[in-house]
Amino acid sequence: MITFFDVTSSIPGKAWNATAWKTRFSLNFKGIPCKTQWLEYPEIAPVLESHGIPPYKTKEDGTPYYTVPAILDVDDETGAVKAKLLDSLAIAKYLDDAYPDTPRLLPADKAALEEQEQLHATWLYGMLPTLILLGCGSVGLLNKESQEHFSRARAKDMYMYNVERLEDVPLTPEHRQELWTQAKASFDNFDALLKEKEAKNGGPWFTGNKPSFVDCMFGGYFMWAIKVFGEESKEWADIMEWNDGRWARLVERLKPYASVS
Ligand SMILES: N[C@@H](CCC(=O)N[C@@H](CS)C(=O)NCC(=O)O)C(=O)O
Repeated sequence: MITFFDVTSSIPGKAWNATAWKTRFSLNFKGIPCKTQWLEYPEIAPVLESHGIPPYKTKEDGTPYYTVPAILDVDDETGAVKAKLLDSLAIAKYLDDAYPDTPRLLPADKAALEEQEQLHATWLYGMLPTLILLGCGSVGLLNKESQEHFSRARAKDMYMYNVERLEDVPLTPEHRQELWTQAKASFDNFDALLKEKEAKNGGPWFTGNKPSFVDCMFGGYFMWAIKVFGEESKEWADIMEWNDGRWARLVERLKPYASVS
Protein backbone atom coordinates (compact mmCIF):
# COMPACT_ATOMS: atom_id res chain seq x y z
CA MET A 1 0.00 0.00 0.00
CA ILE A 2 1.16 3.50 -0.80
CA THR A 3 1.26 6.12 1.93
CA PHE A 4 0.76 9.51 0.34
CA PHE A 5 2.03 12.51 2.31
CA ASP A 6 -0.06 15.63 1.82
CA VAL A 7 -0.32 18.90 3.69
CA THR A 8 -3.48 19.35 5.73
CA SER A 9 -5.86 22.28 6.15
CA SER A 10 -8.90 23.36 8.11
CA ILE A 11 -11.39 22.88 5.25
CA PRO A 12 -13.73 19.87 4.89
CA GLY A 13 -11.92 17.05 3.12
CA LYS A 14 -8.58 18.72 3.93
CA ALA A 15 -7.06 18.43 0.42
CA TRP A 16 -6.18 21.82 -1.09
CA ASN A 17 -2.55 21.89 -2.15
CA ALA A 18 -2.04 22.16 -5.93
CA THR A 19 1.27 20.33 -5.94
CA ALA A 20 0.02 17.45 -3.86
CA TRP A 21 -3.11 17.21 -6.02
CA LYS A 22 -0.83 16.36 -8.99
CA THR A 23 0.05 13.13 -7.21
CA ARG A 24 -3.48 12.47 -5.98
CA PHE A 25 -4.72 12.75 -9.57
CA SER A 26 -1.79 10.59 -10.72
CA LEU A 27 -2.79 7.83 -8.28
CA ASN A 28 -6.50 8.18 -9.02
CA PHE A 29 -6.06 8.15 -12.83
CA LYS A 30 -4.13 4.93 -12.41
CA GLY A 31 -6.57 3.49 -9.89
CA ILE A 32 -3.79 2.78 -7.38
CA PRO A 33 -5.11 2.72 -3.79
CA CYS A 34 -3.31 4.77 -1.17
CA LYS A 35 -3.76 6.13 2.30
CA THR A 36 -3.10 9.79 2.97
CA GLN A 37 -0.95 10.88 5.85
CA TRP A 38 -1.81 14.50 6.58
CA LEU A 39 1.00 16.77 7.75
CA GLU A 40 1.20 20.31 9.07
CA TYR A 41 3.97 22.32 7.36
CA PRO A 42 6.44 22.12 10.27
CA GLU A 43 6.00 18.31 10.28
CA ILE A 44 6.97 17.81 6.63
CA ALA A 45 10.76 17.77 7.11
CA PRO A 46 10.97 15.64 10.30
CA VAL A 47 8.38 13.09 9.13
CA LEU A 48 9.82 12.62 5.63
CA GLU A 49 13.33 12.49 7.05
CA SER A 50 12.27 9.85 9.59
CA HIS A 51 11.17 7.65 6.66
CA GLY A 52 14.50 8.16 4.89
CA ILE A 53 12.88 9.99 1.97
CA PRO A 54 15.63 11.99 0.22
CA PRO A 55 15.02 15.77 0.21
CA TYR A 56 13.98 17.72 -2.88
CA LYS A 57 17.07 19.93 -2.75
CA THR A 58 19.42 21.78 -0.41
CA LYS A 59 18.32 25.23 0.74
CA GLU A 60 20.60 28.27 0.52
CA ASP A 61 21.41 27.90 4.22
CA GLY A 62 22.67 24.37 3.54
CA THR A 63 19.73 22.54 5.18
CA PRO A 64 17.70 19.93 3.25
CA TYR A 65 14.38 21.05 1.72
CA TYR A 66 11.59 18.50 2.09
CA THR A 67 8.37 18.95 0.14
CA VAL A 68 5.00 17.30 -0.42
CA PRO A 69 3.85 15.36 -2.32
CA ALA A 70 5.89 12.38 -1.14
CA ILE A 71 5.15 8.66 -1.11
CA LEU A 72 6.19 5.53 0.70
CA ASP A 73 5.35 2.32 -1.19
CA VAL A 74 5.34 -0.69 1.12
CA ASP A 75 4.77 -4.33 0.09
CA ASP A 76 1.67 -5.42 2.04
CA GLU A 77 2.84 -9.04 2.38
CA THR A 78 6.49 -8.64 3.32
CA GLY A 79 6.45 -5.13 4.78
CA ALA A 80 9.44 -4.29 2.56
CA VAL A 81 9.74 -0.68 1.44
CA LYS A 82 9.59 -0.71 -2.36
CA ALA A 83 10.07 3.03 -2.81
CA LYS A 84 10.35 6.25 -0.82
CA LEU A 85 10.46 9.45 -2.80
CA LEU A 86 9.13 12.97 -3.24
CA ASP A 87 8.46 15.30 -6.19
CA SER A 88 5.30 14.98 -8.27
CA LEU A 89 7.08 14.31 -11.56
CA ALA A 90 9.48 11.75 -10.06
CA ILE A 91 6.49 10.04 -8.40
CA ALA A 92 4.60 9.89 -11.73
CA LYS A 93 7.66 8.28 -13.36
CA TYR A 94 7.95 5.80 -10.50
CA LEU A 95 4.25 4.87 -10.73
CA ASP A 96 4.53 4.28 -14.49
CA ASP A 97 7.54 1.96 -13.93
CA ALA A 98 6.31 0.15 -10.84
CA TYR A 99 2.67 -0.31 -11.95
CA PRO A 100 3.00 -1.16 -15.66
CA ASP A 101 -0.54 -2.59 -15.87
CA THR A 102 -2.11 0.80 -15.07
CA PRO A 103 -2.67 3.66 -17.57
CA ARG A 104 0.60 5.55 -18.28
CA LEU A 105 0.94 9.13 -17.03
CA LEU A 106 3.99 10.04 -19.07
CA PRO A 107 4.55 9.32 -22.75
CA ALA A 108 7.16 6.71 -23.68
CA ASP A 109 8.17 8.87 -26.66
CA LYS A 110 11.18 11.07 -25.76
CA ALA A 111 10.02 14.29 -27.44
CA ALA A 112 6.51 13.99 -25.98
CA LEU A 113 7.99 13.32 -22.54
CA GLU A 114 10.24 16.38 -22.81
CA GLU A 115 7.25 18.48 -23.79
CA GLN A 116 5.45 17.51 -20.56
CA GLU A 117 8.59 18.01 -18.45
CA GLN A 118 9.17 21.42 -19.98
CA LEU A 119 5.59 22.55 -19.43
CA HIS A 120 5.70 21.27 -15.86
CA ALA A 121 8.89 23.23 -15.17
CA THR A 122 7.61 26.49 -16.64
CA TRP A 123 3.84 26.76 -16.54
CA LEU A 124 3.53 28.26 -13.07
CA TYR A 125 5.71 31.20 -14.14
CA GLY A 126 3.06 31.90 -16.74
CA MET A 127 0.43 31.85 -13.99
CA LEU A 128 2.26 34.22 -11.63
CA PRO A 129 -0.50 36.85 -11.23
CA THR A 130 -2.92 34.18 -10.05
CA LEU A 131 -0.28 32.58 -7.82
CA ILE A 132 0.02 35.80 -5.85
CA LEU A 133 -3.73 35.88 -5.20
CA LEU A 134 -3.94 32.15 -4.50
CA GLY A 135 -0.83 32.06 -2.32
CA CYS A 136 -2.04 34.95 -0.15
CA GLY A 137 -5.55 33.46 -0.01
CA SER A 138 -4.23 30.08 1.14
CA VAL A 139 -3.12 31.20 4.60
CA GLY A 140 -6.76 31.31 5.74
CA LEU A 141 -7.30 27.66 4.73
CA LEU A 142 -4.54 26.39 6.98
CA ASN A 143 -4.52 25.32 10.61
CA LYS A 144 -2.71 27.57 13.09
CA GLU A 145 0.23 25.09 13.19
CA SER A 146 0.94 25.70 9.49
CA GLN A 147 0.04 29.35 8.94
CA GLU A 148 3.26 31.00 10.09
CA HIS A 149 5.52 28.54 8.26
CA PHE A 150 3.55 28.85 5.02
CA SER A 151 3.22 32.62 5.23
CA ARG A 152 6.95 33.19 5.72
CA ALA A 153 8.08 30.53 3.23
CA ARG A 154 5.83 31.72 0.40
CA ALA A 155 6.56 35.41 1.11
CA LYS A 156 10.14 34.61 0.09
CA ASP A 157 8.79 33.37 -3.27
CA MET A 158 7.04 36.73 -3.71
CA TYR A 159 10.33 38.63 -3.61
CA MET A 160 8.92 41.47 -5.77
CA TYR A 161 6.94 42.69 -2.75
CA ASN A 162 9.89 42.41 -0.36
CA VAL A 163 7.72 41.34 2.58
CA GLU A 164 8.31 38.91 5.45
CA ARG A 165 4.81 37.44 5.53
CA LEU A 166 2.09 36.90 2.94
CA GLU A 167 -0.30 38.99 5.04
CA ASP A 168 1.95 42.00 4.23
CA VAL A 169 1.49 41.75 0.44
CA PRO A 170 -0.37 44.97 -0.37
CA LEU A 171 -3.44 43.46 -2.01
CA THR A 172 -5.51 46.61 -2.45
CA PRO A 173 -8.69 46.30 -4.54
CA GLU A 174 -6.85 48.10 -7.40
CA HIS A 175 -3.90 45.72 -7.25
CA ARG A 176 -6.22 42.71 -7.13
CA GLN A 177 -7.96 44.00 -10.24
CA GLU A 178 -4.63 44.53 -11.96
CA LEU A 179 -3.56 40.96 -11.13
CA TRP A 180 -6.90 39.62 -12.31
CA THR A 181 -6.56 41.38 -15.67
CA GLN A 182 -3.10 39.82 -16.00
CA ALA A 183 -4.56 36.46 -14.94
CA LYS A 184 -6.93 36.51 -17.91
CA ALA A 185 -3.93 36.97 -20.22
CA SER A 186 -2.21 33.94 -18.59
CA PHE A 187 -5.27 31.78 -19.17
CA ASP A 188 -5.47 32.99 -22.77
CA ASN A 189 -1.87 31.88 -23.37
CA PHE A 190 -2.56 28.38 -22.11
CA ASP A 191 -5.80 28.25 -24.03
CA ALA A 192 -3.87 28.98 -27.23
CA LEU A 193 -1.40 26.20 -26.45
CA LEU A 194 -4.17 23.71 -25.71
CA LYS A 195 -6.05 24.67 -28.88
CA GLU A 196 -2.94 23.84 -30.87
CA LYS A 197 -2.62 20.46 -29.15
CA GLU A 198 -6.30 19.69 -29.73
CA ALA A 199 -5.99 20.48 -33.41
CA LYS A 200 -3.29 17.79 -33.59
CA ASN A 201 -4.60 15.09 -31.24
CA GLY A 202 -8.34 15.71 -31.03
CA GLY A 203 -8.37 16.27 -27.22
CA PRO A 204 -10.03 16.56 -24.83
CA TRP A 205 -6.98 15.72 -22.62
CA PHE A 206 -3.48 17.09 -23.23
CA THR A 207 -2.32 14.08 -25.23
CA GLY A 208 -5.70 13.14 -26.72
CA ASN A 209 -8.30 10.76 -25.38
CA LYS A 210 -6.53 9.79 -22.12
CA PRO A 211 -5.36 11.86 -19.15
CA SER A 212 -1.63 12.28 -18.59
CA PHE A 213 0.68 13.99 -16.11
CA VAL A 214 0.08 17.49 -17.50
CA ASP A 215 -3.66 17.04 -16.92
CA CYS A 216 -2.85 16.18 -13.28
CA MET A 217 -0.86 19.40 -13.15
CA PHE A 218 -3.69 21.55 -14.53
CA GLY A 219 -6.11 19.65 -12.28
CA GLY A 220 -4.06 20.42 -9.17
CA TYR A 221 -4.14 24.10 -10.00
CA PHE A 222 -7.95 24.15 -10.37
CA MET A 223 -8.50 22.16 -7.16
CA TRP A 224 -6.43 24.78 -5.37
CA ALA A 225 -8.20 27.71 -7.03
CA ILE A 226 -11.69 26.45 -6.16
CA LYS A 227 -10.71 26.03 -2.50
CA VAL A 228 -9.10 29.47 -2.21
CA PHE A 229 -11.53 31.56 -4.28
CA GLY A 230 -14.63 29.52 -3.36
CA GLU A 231 -17.17 28.03 -5.76
CA GLU A 232 -19.49 31.04 -5.31
CA SER A 233 -16.80 33.66 -5.94
CA LYS A 234 -16.58 36.12 -8.81
CA GLU A 235 -13.08 34.79 -9.60
CA TRP A 236 -14.29 31.20 -9.96
CA ALA A 237 -17.25 32.33 -12.07
CA ASP A 238 -14.83 34.20 -14.34
CA ILE A 239 -12.52 31.19 -14.71
CA MET A 240 -15.46 28.91 -15.49
CA GLU A 241 -16.51 31.30 -18.25
CA TRP A 242 -13.11 32.16 -19.73
CA ASN A 243 -11.83 30.59 -22.93
CA ASP A 244 -15.27 29.35 -24.03
CA GLY A 245 -15.65 27.21 -20.93
CA ARG A 246 -12.43 25.24 -21.50
CA TRP A 247 -11.58 25.18 -17.77
CA ALA A 248 -15.15 24.38 -16.74
CA ARG A 249 -15.07 21.33 -19.03
CA LEU A 250 -11.70 20.28 -17.63
CA VAL A 251 -12.95 20.58 -14.03
CA GLU A 252 -15.98 18.45 -14.97
CA ARG A 253 -13.76 15.77 -16.60
CA LEU A 254 -11.56 15.64 -13.51
CA LYS A 255 -14.44 15.02 -11.08
CA PRO A 256 -14.36 11.18 -11.27
CA TYR A 257 -10.67 11.30 -10.28
CA ALA A 258 -10.97 13.76 -7.41
CA SER A 259 -11.63 11.37 -4.52
CA VAL A 260 -9.55 11.78 -1.36
CA SER A 261 -8.55 8.59 0.45
N1 LIG B 1 8.79 20.02 -7.44
C1 LIG B 1 8.08 19.68 -6.34
C2 LIG B 1 7.65 20.93 -5.59
C3 LIG B 1 6.87 20.59 -4.37
C4 LIG B 1 6.61 21.80 -3.48
O1 LIG B 1 7.09 22.90 -3.74
N2 LIG B 1 5.82 21.57 -2.42
C5 LIG B 1 5.50 22.60 -1.46
C6 LIG B 1 4.00 22.63 -1.37
S1 LIG B 1 3.43 24.19 -0.82
C7 LIG B 1 6.08 22.19 -0.10
O2 LIG B 1 5.93 21.07 0.32
N3 LIG B 1 6.74 23.11 0.59
C8 LIG B 1 7.32 22.83 1.88
C9 LIG B 1 7.70 24.07 2.61
O3 LIG B 1 7.41 25.17 2.13
O4 LIG B 1 8.28 23.92 3.68
C10 LIG B 1 6.90 18.84 -6.80
O5 LIG B 1 6.33 19.08 -7.89
O6 LIG B 1 6.56 17.89 -6.11
